[in-house]
Amino acid sequence: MIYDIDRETAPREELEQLQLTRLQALVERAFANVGFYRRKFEEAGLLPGHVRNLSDLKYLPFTEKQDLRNNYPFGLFAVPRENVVRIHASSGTTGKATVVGYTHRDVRNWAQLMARAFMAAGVHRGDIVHNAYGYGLFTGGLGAHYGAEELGATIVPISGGGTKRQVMLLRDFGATVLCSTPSYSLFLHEAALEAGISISDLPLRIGIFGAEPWTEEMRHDIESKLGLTALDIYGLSEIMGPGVAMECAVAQKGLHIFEDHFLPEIINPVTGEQLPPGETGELVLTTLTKEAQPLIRYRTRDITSLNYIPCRCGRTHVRMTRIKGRSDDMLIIRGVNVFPSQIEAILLETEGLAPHYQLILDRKGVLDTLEIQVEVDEKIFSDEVRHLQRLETKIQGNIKEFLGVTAKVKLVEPKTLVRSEGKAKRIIDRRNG
Ligand code: DLL
Repeated sequence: MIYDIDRETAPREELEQLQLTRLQALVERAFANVGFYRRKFEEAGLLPGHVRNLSDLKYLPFTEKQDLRNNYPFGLFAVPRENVVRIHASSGTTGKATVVGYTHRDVRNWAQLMARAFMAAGVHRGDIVHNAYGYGLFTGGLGAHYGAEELGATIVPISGGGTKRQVMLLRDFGATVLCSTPSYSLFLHEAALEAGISISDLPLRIGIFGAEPWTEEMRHDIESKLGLTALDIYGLSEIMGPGVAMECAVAQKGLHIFEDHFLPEIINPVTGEQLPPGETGELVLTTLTKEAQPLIRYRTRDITSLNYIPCRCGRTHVRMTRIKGRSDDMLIIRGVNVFPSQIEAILLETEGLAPHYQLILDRKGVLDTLEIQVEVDEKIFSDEVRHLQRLETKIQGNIKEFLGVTAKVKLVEPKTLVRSEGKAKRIIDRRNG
């Protein structure tokens, strides 16, 4: 089923016409109401009227995370502060938080987009949605909450944390849908087993997982352990929150970007030039309908590619491939570039390992070093030491062969790496300090 069938299946030309009209209105609004954009346009010698076609997008200036920080907290609002009914923020480990505001209509659009996302996953009225995304300034909790209500499903606003209790309520309420980070779903699975419960025996059907990078291998692992269909949801607070793009259950092959609200581009992250469809690069998003805080050509730093081939599900909206990682998370080990997700794929394909790992970066002299700590499963752990050593050598060999990176692999006991209740922390960087 499709939530907004006219919009989601509109022919490409009709969709592009709508995008152009909305883009032109957006540029007018930003120019008239946001000092930051007016200055940027003036510096580039541009006026809103210069946007005549969608292809003119490439002449518009980018917006970066730093621009949000420089205008902290409310400097990018395009409406009077009184018209803002909701604030979210992402904490960020360094520097100031990035703040986002929403008008009443923005909140409503968001709820509808999340309802679309749920429906694309196969969720409907009557489902019980266990929402373990954190409530608060993080957009995950409230984003999913309003979407599930909009759809008419029953929402359980459990938020993150209190894992034992989560397991009990999952079972007692008979949830059919789980919303969480992919890593947290595995933590729930472990906690359930400890309580003598197998999640795969519960009525849970669908997992809506996002907010952190994960791989196909991780999907298979989650699906087989939890006995559900695991789907990928993407979003970022600067643009809205969850519900910017959603994988459909029909094809499970790429995430539909809700193109009537967000205009995507892929650029070369170094030169800033637009790349042709199908090429991998940095995702850039323009908000077409946001009132409170519209963003023009926002550089997400997320690495993906766009697929315009029509999807089996009937939606015409472009699909992005699973996010490979963030350009700022790309590791450069002795000159070789590698994303944590590539390492994850290799680890999860290896028999005997658990899907819990950490990458530790350090520096020896002038060279960066990488140590991969990964848990073994219970069966392997009781094996002889030399078996474990052989396994370490094998993984090290695979990493070298497939990724060209020399890494030290350290197998650790089951359940020794820290579990996260939200986004997993995969990288520990000891290089500066
Ligand atoms: O993580 C919003 C969200 C909540 C998305 C719940 C999905 C589910 P931020 O905290 O602002 O917002 O972080 C956004 O997280 O730029 C990506 O790097 C990463 N990210 C989000 N979804 C995915 C995904 C929320 N499905 C940043 N795959 C983004 C990979 C993701 N990375």
